[in-house]
Amino acid sequence: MTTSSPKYLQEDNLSEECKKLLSILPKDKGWVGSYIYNYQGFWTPPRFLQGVIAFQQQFQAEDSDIILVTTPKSGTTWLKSLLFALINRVKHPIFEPNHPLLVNNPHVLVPFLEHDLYIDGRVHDFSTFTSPKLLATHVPFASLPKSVQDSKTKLVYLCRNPRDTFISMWHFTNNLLLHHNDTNSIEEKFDLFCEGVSLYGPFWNHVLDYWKKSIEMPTKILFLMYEEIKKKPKVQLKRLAKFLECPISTEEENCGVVDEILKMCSFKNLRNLEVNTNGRFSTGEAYNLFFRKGEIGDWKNYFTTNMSDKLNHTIEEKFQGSGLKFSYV
Ligand code: PAP
Repeated sequence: MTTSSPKYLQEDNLSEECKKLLSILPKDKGWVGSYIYNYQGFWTPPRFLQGVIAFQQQFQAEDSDIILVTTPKSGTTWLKSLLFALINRVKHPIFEPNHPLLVNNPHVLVPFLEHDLYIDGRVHDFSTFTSPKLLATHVPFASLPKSVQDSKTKLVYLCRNPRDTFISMWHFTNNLLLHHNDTNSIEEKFDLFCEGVSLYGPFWNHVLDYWKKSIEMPTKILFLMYEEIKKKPKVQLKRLAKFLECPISTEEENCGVVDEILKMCSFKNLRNLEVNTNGRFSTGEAYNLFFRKGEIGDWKNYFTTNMSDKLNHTIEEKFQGSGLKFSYV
């Protein structure tokens, strides 16, 4: 990795075991760092790969755990905030003036396993976590630790239409590169995305695997889509609460709890909070990179007809017969 790589992808702390593995894994051009590697069928940069392996080797799931799984750039930050507000609504009433979501970025309250808790050779101790633990990952189903797959741990899955996902990923990685006087061409990254070479991609494998598993195991995996939450937020929030066995009572609804959670976690509210406007991760990336437009259909401002045709073709081919349909508007 070049010295100009964004800090959060630097490889200074890679173990010998990880370096050895990297030397034999298939690689392709990275979106941010020099290379992205194919491990167990999905693509990830070296620093995250080490985190994934530690997560796989060390994490022991408990039945009460709740893990948010997302395809990158599908609205992870938003769902982290919704989950936190929902699960903690007794401990932290949503009307509380010092609610944790008002002073913390959602990624701090619901940490990533491979990007945060197990990053850079950290051995994580969960003794300080209260139950249920709220955690997050981008790892595909087949690569989750056995204890996550086999326990009663609940998985909340979120995806988003591939066009907006791609545009969001392209902007995000470009913003990271901006500070290093570099940029990604949309054409080049689009071709990589269509070939399946994107963070935790191929996109369609990630989505389809969780989609199928959610049908097989409806009490273990809840499959959500960004566009559905945008269009019917109350319905989807109540669906989420029911799945997590903390349904919203009529009394709560009458008191405005649902409306207040949605308001607190809205793009406008979160983006304008001081913590998210000026705060940063310890590696230096600004929290505001996670709040760009927050809309359905921004792809229309970037896609050519050729791009739409190409992605349509791939998506139709991959999702044919699955029963899964994306919404683009
Ligand atoms: P991650 O998977 O890398 O953690 P993620 O949070 O999924 O990132 O990506 C941010 C996207 O979610 C951005 O989409 P955009 O680029 O198309 O704008 C961001 O704007 C959007 N987002 C963040 N918070 C919210 C929110 N509260 N409501 C709706 N969209 C949001």
